[in-house]
Formats: sequence, structure tokens, C-alpha cells
Amino acid sequence: MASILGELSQAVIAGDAAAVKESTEKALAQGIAPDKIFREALIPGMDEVGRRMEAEEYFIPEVLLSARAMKSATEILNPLISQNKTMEPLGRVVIGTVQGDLHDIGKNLVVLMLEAKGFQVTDLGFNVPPEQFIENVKGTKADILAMSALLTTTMQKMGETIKNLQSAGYREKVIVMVGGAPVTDDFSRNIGADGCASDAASAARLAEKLITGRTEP
Ligand code: B1M
Repeated sequence: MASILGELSQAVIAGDAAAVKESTEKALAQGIAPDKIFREALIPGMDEVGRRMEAEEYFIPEVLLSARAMKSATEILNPLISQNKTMEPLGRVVIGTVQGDLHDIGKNLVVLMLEAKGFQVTDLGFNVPPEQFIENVKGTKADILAMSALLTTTMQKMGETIKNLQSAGYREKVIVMVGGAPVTDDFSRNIGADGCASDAASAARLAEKLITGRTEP
């Protein structure tokens, strides 16, 4: 008999939102932790969707169905993960997916993990132009600017945003973190970011490390 996490993964691949919701609820009822459900069912499911897209077995409509199915699970899991919030925020973060890029599933997971760590997060969504990032960094007095990109064509917007931050005299006032599948350590260093992370949990750990490093005497 297939395990519940296997069933959940298959339901994501099939883009079946109702089955994803049902399997997520069953997994929780079996006592499986929300982060394990993400790591061992939802993310591998989306990875398989990506593989099929690459192999031209799946096209945009199928991928959108899977993305929507994934959302029906995150709607259940997010509040459970966010319960861990502390009263005093660890710091303020402005986050978004860069201009020209509509991928927000991974960014939303990063938001969730940051909130779970105790950060106060302003999520600007996707397709965010450099000037909107900068306005919000200033407006919220953010400690951290976090940018996500999933396309090799849009990741360049991260460098552009950092240059604009510099021109605005704001670069030294904010920590800049970048991430997303095509983003590497080398790329992050080259554009002058303070760090990058490969997944949502390590993004939250990195944010904590960077902000603690900055506030320590
Ligand atoms: Co798109 N897409 N897509 N897509 N899509 C990819 C990214 C792609 C790799 C698929 C492929 O060809 N194999 C490819 C990019 C190739 C490249 O540039 N290297 C691609 C393409 C080409 C496109 C289009 C151009 C397709 C087309 O129109 N011909 C188009 C572009 C639209 C646009 O953005 N302008 C497009 C469209 C779409 C949809 C809209 C249909 C949909 C997005 C829906 C949505 O997000 N609401 C979509 C999807 C779903 C994918 C795949 C299948 C899955 C992405 C995903 O959600 N993964 C993806 C293939 C893949 O990744 N396997 C693909 C699950 C998610 C949990 O992982 O997003 O990597 P990920 O996030 C991780 C880490 O990257 C990291 O933590 C997250 C959680 O662990 N992370 C950070 C992310 N941001 C971070 C920030 C941080 C730190 C870590 O610090 C700030």
C-alpha cells in the first residue's frame, strides 16, 4: 500500500487539488510534521512536475494545476508552521520574486520559514521591480531584503536592485539575501549580495545568522 506521503506527492504531480487537500489532512492526522510533509511529499512532487516540464511531457496548464494543488496543501500547513512566531520580531524582512518572474511557490515557502523563525515579513509577491523593493525597504526600515528568482533571465534583476540600492545610498543599511534554483554562491558574491540559500529552511537560518552577526557588538 502506498504511503500517505507518496500518495500526496502523486496528487501534486496529477494536479489534483482535492486529493492533495485530503492527503495533507490524512498525513497530519497520522501525526506527520508539517515540515516533513513539505520535504518528503510536496517538494519532491513539484520537482517531478519540473522534470516532466523539461522533458516536454507537461506544459503550462499541467504545471499550473500542480501549482494550484500545492497551494491547497500550503493553505492548511502554513498556519501550523507559523504558530511558532515569537512576540518580538527577530527582524524585518522585505521579500519578493524579481521583475519578470512569476514563480512564487518557493518564495512563499521562504516567507513561511522566516515567519516561523520570528521575522516580520513584508511580502511584495512576484514580478517586483527594483524600485518597488527599494521603496519598501525604506518604508518598512527593513533589516533584510530577500529576493527570489527562478529564471536565468530574471536573476539579473537582483544585481540591478543592489546597484540601485547603492545609488540610493541604502546598501549599507540593509542585508541582502538572494535565492532560487538558478542562484549560486558565485552569482550571489558577484552581484554584491550578503548571502544566498538553496532552500527555505536554510534561507531562514541564514537570515538569522546574518542579522545576529549585524546586531552583535
Ligand atoms: Co516555470 N520554469 N516557467 N513555471 N517552473 C521552471 C523554473 C524551469 C526550471 C522548468 C524547466 O524548464 N525545467 C524553467 C526555468 C529555466 C531557467 O531559466 N533556468 C521554467 C520556465 C522556462 C518557465 C517559463 C519561461 C515557461 C514558458 O512560458 N515557456 C514560464 C516563465 C513565466 C515567468 O515567470 N515569467 C514559466 C511559468 C511557470 C508557471 C507560471 C506555469 C509555474 C509557476 C507558478 C507559481 O510559482 N505560482 C511554473 C512552475 C511551477 C515551474 C516549476 C515546475 C516548479 C517551480 C517550483 O515551484 N518549485 C520549475 C521547475 C522546477 O523547479 N523543478 C519551473 C518548487 C519550489 C518549492 O522550489 O521554486 O526552487 P523553488 O524554491 C526553493 C529554492 O529555490 C529556494 O527555496 C525554495 C523552497 O525550498 N528559494 C530560495 C527560492 N527562493 C529563494 C529565496 C531565498 C532563498 C532560497 O532567499 C531570498
